Amino acid sequence: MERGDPAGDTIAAVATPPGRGGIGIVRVSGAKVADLARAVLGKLPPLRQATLVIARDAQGRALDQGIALYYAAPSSYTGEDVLEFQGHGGHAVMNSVLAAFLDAGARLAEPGEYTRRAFLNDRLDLAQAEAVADLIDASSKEAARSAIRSLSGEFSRGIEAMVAALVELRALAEAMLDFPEEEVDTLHRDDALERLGRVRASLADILLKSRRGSLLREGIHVVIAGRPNVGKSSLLNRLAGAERAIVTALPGTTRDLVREDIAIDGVPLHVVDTAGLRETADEVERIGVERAWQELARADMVIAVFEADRGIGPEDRAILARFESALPAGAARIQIFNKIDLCGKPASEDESGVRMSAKTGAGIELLRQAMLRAAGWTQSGETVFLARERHLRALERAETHLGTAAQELARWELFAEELRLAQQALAEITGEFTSDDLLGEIFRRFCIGK
Ligand SMILES: Nc1nc2c(ncn2[C@@H]2O[C@H](COP(=O)(O)OP(=O)(O)O)[C@@H](O)[C@H]2O)c(=O)[nH]1
Ligand SMILES: [Mg+2]
Repeated sequence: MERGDPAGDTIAAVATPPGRGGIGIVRVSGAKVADLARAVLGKLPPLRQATLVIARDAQGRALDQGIALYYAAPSSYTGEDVLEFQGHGGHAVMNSVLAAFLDAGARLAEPGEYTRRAFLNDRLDLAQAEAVADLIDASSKEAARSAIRSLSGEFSRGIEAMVAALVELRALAEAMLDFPEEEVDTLHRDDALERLGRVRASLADILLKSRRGSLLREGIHVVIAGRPNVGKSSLLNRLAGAERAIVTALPGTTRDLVREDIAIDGVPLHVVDTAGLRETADEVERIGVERAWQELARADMVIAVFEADRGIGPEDRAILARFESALPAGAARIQIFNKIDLCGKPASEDESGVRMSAKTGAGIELLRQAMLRAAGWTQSGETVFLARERHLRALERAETHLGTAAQELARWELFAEELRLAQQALAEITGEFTSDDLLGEIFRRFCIGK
């Protein structure tokens, strides 16, 4: 794989978001940083010392006054010489300072190019580089906390520990190849089995934490369904904390899907309110019901709503029966018995579901916690990794190979080969084996200046 930057391009970009701000930063990285600093700032600031400077264009006209910071390779974000100019955060002033660096010989940085260089110069592994973008994009405190965990290398260290254990185990297995089958004593076999068991246990642990973490990234697709008038729209409004869907006493009020993104304890949920499920002659409502079923077919979680005083009636049972074929296999289900205020009962929860009132809000917290549990989220504050789909797939592949290896213990050659494949899958996560396509894909999604 390419290392460093063979072209020797020095890149520049505005690192702060566009618009007005107290401070704006232009960041420059590459071999020509010292020359560029002299050209634009009139001097190279002393190493890592905040220095007051004036940025000037090629004609020597002052553009902005600010603080410059200079980091020398390899001790910088990118691993190259880096200059940061902190000026006044206005669109025009930032762009004129950037233009001065470009005129002096820098090239405009591509999205994610600083982080890409950091990766290529071994300042970060690939999972950490991805965590940089995830941290910037984090939409909740929990997501940010998980991203910083990955950025600090906790996730990568877990992966590397497994890789190291697999390397040892492969060496052991390959040594066995030289012995005829009958001479491999059970001691060695037991040792190999035990080591494999340990790696599989850590993999299962990391996979669990990664699956939980991926909930924080992707969110959960929740569909509210049930007969007309049971209180589905009221429930969406209650969960959203706002009057999003129209609520009336008339059955068939909701016809189109109403979507609302909410968060429960930092876990993002995409909640969809649907038309009440019934046969209807009304053309618009009929299409709405059809859309409801289509939405149900791709739900991660379904909240089936019934009325507390009526319980599960014949129409409800017909809907539940159709759920069996309509819902995706792994979809979580929660039943709620709404309108408890009408029968004067307190909110409660048992195996059959949550008894609550969307109207008064009684029991909503029980429902919120039930939703988190159904999503596989245990308690907030637990260690999870903000894993990406790419990481989950690699972890699952490694798990499959280790599972096969366990079956092949009598055949060292096959055993060793499965270990090798598992190791390779894991190494892809930290970027030991990566294609340029994958790198392009990952860094393209970054912002410019990061
Ligand atoms: N008393 C009471 N009425 C409710 C409750 N939830 C909804 N409703 C009423 O039931 C009717 C239908 O509600 P809506 O949310 O539109 O039901 P949807 O058709 O399932 O979407 C409206 O008159 C609501 O005010 C509840 O918890 N208690
Ligand atoms: Mg409705």
